[in-house]
Amino acid sequence: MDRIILHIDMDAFFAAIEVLDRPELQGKPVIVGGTTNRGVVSTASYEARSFGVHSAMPIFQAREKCPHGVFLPVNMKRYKDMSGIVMKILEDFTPLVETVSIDEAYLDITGMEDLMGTPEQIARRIKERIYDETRLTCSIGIAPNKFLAKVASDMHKPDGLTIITADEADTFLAALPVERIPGVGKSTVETLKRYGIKSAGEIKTLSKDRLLRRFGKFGLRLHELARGADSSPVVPLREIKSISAEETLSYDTGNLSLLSNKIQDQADMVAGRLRNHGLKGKTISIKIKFSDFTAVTKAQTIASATDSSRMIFYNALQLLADQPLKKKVRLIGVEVSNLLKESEDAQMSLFPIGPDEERERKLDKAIDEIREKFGRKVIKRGGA
Ligand code: TTP
Ligand code: MG
Repeated sequence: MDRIILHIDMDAFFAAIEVLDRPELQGKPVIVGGTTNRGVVSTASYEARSFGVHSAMPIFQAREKCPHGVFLPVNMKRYKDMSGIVMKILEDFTPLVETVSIDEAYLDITGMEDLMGTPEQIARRIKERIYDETRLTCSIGIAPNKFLAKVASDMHKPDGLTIITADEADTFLAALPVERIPGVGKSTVETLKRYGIKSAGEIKTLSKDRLLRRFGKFGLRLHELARGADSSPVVPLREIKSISAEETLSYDTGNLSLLSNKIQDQADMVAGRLRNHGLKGKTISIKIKFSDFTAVTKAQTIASATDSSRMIFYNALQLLADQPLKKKVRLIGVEVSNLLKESEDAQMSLFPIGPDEERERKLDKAIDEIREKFGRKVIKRGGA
């Protein structure tokens, strides 16, 4: 299955925060990095960039280029606090958030579309929430891997939203200057230019062997990036404690077969995300919020950790069946916690063979039995 990766990068981050805190600076060339001439520019507002000012430029040079610019010192604590707010918003969407710098993160939203909308809708929601809560804009790239997502987020800054599909990758890379490839520094650019290569796509004309000989291991990466390939996973810095999916229903309901369908979709999604990250979980819970906004969470812990859609569905369904529903349901969700890495799962390594048919068959039967109890045949079947 193709992954769906988002790259989020705040626009002119330090400068945007300064403007936020001093609205009179709106529309002015703002340069953050210090007020003395000894330092370098941390960042510049887009207005200042139009004068040629950019990050890492010596301040004295920025003053030459933009004499009427507003030069401000770095207030790192303020930026860090703001970064924390942004990252927390991202984690509300998925725990699979990899923070790569103070204003930049990757999200893996694979498998979330069914519940949360298209990747574009999810990205718009993220932009909206960030803006609502911080009054700052960001740019988002959506692509099948981290490299292309980063390229995409950079394409329509500020306040951009760009999608690069696998099919479009070649076109984008043909136009991407090699210096925009993450990890490519001055000397690599020089070498590539000597080979007559200016765009990322043109790297394809060099053989894998030649790239390896010339650039070592990084050459192999260039070989892949030139083809728009990047298998590196989104690695959350914080340990993932649980994976969940929940949905506020479009109307309150007491219809068990509908709720069971929701739980099945959510179990599929949670299982998919567990598998994506090589995780399995032992505790399965459901969360129900009723029409009067009261809520319950019911959990059960199973003997061996699982990443199977049906196992999660079965346990969640059991919890639902045991839960008296006196009021209509407004929100329903499934969560798997008590996680362990596949590599830590002793049982896994003892029996590393494929699906256990007997177990699957029993599970199917058990699921059918609970569904019987719901009094209605539920149409949707299948799963992972
Ligand atoms: P960037 O995301 O590279 O830049 P930016 O957010 O200011 O602008 P853009 O709209 O192009 O994304 O970096 C994020 C912040 O990190 C930036 O606001 C300031 C800081 N920074 C430095 O302090 N020094 C640097 O050389 C760079 C590149 C960034
Ligand atoms: Mg930025």
